[in-house]
Amino acid sequence: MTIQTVTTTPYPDQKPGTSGLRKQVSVFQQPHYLENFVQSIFDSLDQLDGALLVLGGDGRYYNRQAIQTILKMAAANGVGQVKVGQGGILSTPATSCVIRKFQALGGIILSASHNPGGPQGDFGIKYNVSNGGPAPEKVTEAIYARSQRLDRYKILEAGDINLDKLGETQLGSMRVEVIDAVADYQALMESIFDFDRIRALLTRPDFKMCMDALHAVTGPYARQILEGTLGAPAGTVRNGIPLEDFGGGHPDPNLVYAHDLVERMFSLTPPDFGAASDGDGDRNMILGGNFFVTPSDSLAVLAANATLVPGYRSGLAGIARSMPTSGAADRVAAKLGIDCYETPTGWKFFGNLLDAGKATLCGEESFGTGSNHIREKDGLWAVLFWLNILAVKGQSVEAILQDHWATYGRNYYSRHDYEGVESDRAHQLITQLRAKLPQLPGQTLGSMTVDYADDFSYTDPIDGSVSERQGVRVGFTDGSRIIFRLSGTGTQGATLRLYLESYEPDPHQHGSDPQTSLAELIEIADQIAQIRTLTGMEQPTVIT
Ligand code: VG1
Ligand code: CO
Repeated sequence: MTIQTVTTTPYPDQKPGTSGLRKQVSVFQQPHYLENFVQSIFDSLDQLDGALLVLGGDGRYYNRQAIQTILKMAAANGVGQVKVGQGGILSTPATSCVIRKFQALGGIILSASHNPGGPQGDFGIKYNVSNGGPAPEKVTEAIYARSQRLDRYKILEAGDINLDKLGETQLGSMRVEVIDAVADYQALMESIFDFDRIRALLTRPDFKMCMDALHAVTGPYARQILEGTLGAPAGTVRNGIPLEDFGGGHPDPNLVYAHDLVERMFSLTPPDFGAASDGDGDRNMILGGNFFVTPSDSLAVLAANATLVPGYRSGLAGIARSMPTSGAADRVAAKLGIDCYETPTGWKFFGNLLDAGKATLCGEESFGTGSNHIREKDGLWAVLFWLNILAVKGQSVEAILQDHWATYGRNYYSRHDYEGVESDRAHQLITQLRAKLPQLPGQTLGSMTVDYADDFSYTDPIDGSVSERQGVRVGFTDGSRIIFRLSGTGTQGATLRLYLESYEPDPHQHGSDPQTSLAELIEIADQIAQIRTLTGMEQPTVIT
């Protein structure tokens, strides 16, 4: 087998966003596009020679071809061994788990997460470092810089590896081990949760659960763990077989895209507990019968009840949440007497806090929750956490939330997404908004007074690195907030995200629809940012 050195020229657009490089499949299918980015990763790593890497993806279209290419490139670049998930499948949390368990140098995850798949859909590639977490900004910047000067890549001339058969093969001087995609992850879950108690709950005749894997990567994990090990009835996991195009759906677990599940959960005879996860298995949505748990509240509930779970029995070191996530978790942290950290959007910002032992639980409003057990958000982990709490408390999801709000108050919360906005318009909106910020404090808008208005800047408390322009925030004297950000994961046009939050301490006022409670803030947001005028859209495309 010979190593080929192929001449290439840079692509200008290989800059990773919030979570890796994400593009339409057709972009990845351009000659050398994938190879260029993979070589840029390899060239940016010290200690690649002889190293162990982990490789897998969410099973979307182009996953298998990309894996074969990456394996041959890894072999040509001196990698010692690659552990690859069977069938090319590894969820994002499972990859993080395997990197940590076997002390790999890092891992490559092929996924565009919640973006649709298929030949007309999106593809993506993320690099995770040796702690199991997403590459921090200094690494993604180095990869991008390298991609802009790349003039060759290396690849082994060899046949394809059989990805479906477990076991070891040799590829040039590199070992390839096809591993069971679920086993290591399942062992980790068993070490954290009370499986006996959860089994008792899931096998009770009067308890019904429904998990929608949306034809994405969580299917095999959920089926094996929930139905196989924990005894949930067959059929508990729906859409459990990963498909290259996710069955034509949008593998995003929210009230809009997980509509089948939502219909079942908001019916006359709903199951007691409902959950869904996204393309690569790191997101989760939690539902009770006729009840939706916002991700921000979910984080707060997990934190408040963490000691009911064996893996967190000794308590939490701290909590971290992304800036746009509601302050519900802050109230729990305050009561527990632990620190609560506020980071920019994207899981990579939690890595240092977790490594330093400053935070145990982390969460984002975008249906992401996780802990120090790995360095990614983890959808099925959140589902098991909820099941463990339900099993111990013996209450319904709704009752748990009502009690939680009665204790801590309720943070009304909603996110409005304006998708497919023309890029120039979206940037104009943010630029005009930034220019207005200095005049806003002290102004009265509607019945509210602006307390502060700024563009969020984060200084990492561990390594001192600074990340600027992470979202425009307007805070009011009553604690309400409006946040504006442009998405860093889209592939067409721009997506404006508007985050709205207000706090209600009075238990008699906890039963409202968030869109009603937040109506004035929604109006003020439009007034400040001219959203309708500048986007040309009367309504958001997605409300969560
Ligand atoms: C979105 C979410 C963010 C999340 C990111 C990756 O980013 O808002 O909270 O970390 O997706 O999640 P953005 O830049 O589009 O707002 V995933 O499940 O795609 O790995
Ligand atoms: Co995801």
